[in-house]
Amino acid sequence: MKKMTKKALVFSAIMVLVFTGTLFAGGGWQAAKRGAQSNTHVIVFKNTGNLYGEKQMSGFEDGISEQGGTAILCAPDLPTAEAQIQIIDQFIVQNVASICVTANDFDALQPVLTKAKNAGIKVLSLDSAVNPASRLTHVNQTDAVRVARTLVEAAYELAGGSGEIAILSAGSQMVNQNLWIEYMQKELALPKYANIKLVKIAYGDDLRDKSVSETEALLLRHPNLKVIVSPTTIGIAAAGKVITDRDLQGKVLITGLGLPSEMAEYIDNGVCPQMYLWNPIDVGYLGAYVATALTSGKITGKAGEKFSAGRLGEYTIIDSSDGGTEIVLGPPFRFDKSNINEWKNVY
Ligand code: RAM
Repeated sequence: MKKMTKKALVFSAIMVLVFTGTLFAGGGWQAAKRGAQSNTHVIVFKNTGNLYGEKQMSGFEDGISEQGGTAILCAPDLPTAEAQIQIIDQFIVQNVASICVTANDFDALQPVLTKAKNAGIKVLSLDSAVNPASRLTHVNQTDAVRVARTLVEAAYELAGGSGEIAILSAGSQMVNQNLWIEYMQKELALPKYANIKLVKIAYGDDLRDKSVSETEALLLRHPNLKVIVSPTTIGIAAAGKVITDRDLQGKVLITGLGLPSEMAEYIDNGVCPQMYLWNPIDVGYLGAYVATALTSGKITGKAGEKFSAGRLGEYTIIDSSDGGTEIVLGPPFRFDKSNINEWKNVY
């Protein structure tokens, strides 16, 4: 835990550096690293205060710096498309080599990202996609159908085959969560899940306090709730805290996508018997290699193109379900009491 706190502080310092280096009185922006633009790669996460985002950006930074480039890591305070548009606009002025965005909205970033592409900047999304017209390709952490199936199966198991479940998501416009939820609803329509009732999809906006109050509202309005499924690291940790603080262990169980470092305590105390995730550091690292392969012209973002992603090995771009292309990192891992201690200090 101590190690994580230290890392989080390092990240905040980077954020401050980027923002204080670029924000000037009167609202104008200036280049953070003038002269290095051609080898400067930007990653824009959904919002600050998310350890998952920090890990993902640290992986991006590793991947860029081991290739001799400069990485700029940033995120707005609030998870809105407007705030991301403002940030991206300023990096267009700085003429950076690439912009990699974890989107707060599928379509809303299209004008600003088109402007970036027209300025010769290579644009990609990662973790939460922008629409195909806005990007050259997308770095997908894992297969969405597989995530949905895994989470529904886990909820079914934890509910003992019947009863009420709820989903605690991130923002209502967040593309990755929406896609997983869409597939979860399709999965829940199967005869096997006829006795499982999804009573509510709540949105905590990937903000800690809002996720806590949404969990409390779920408990209040649905006294028979058996399982909360949260496909966001912020939501699942908030739900774990609420259930633990209220001594509801065993009455309401949680599962979803969580960071081992934030969830170890709730796996240990039985509130979250099992959860899933990929390695966010690797997602960022893969994003870095896609960004540099695009800027060097090794790839253009078309299906079938191959490239090498450093320590992760070879990848091939494939067609994605949204009509664009993507690169998939790999399958999610399951975390439970048997392996949480090995992973809680990693991410
Ligand atoms: C949150 C973010 C992120 C998502 C993870 C699972 O940290 O919403 O985009 O991939 O959860």
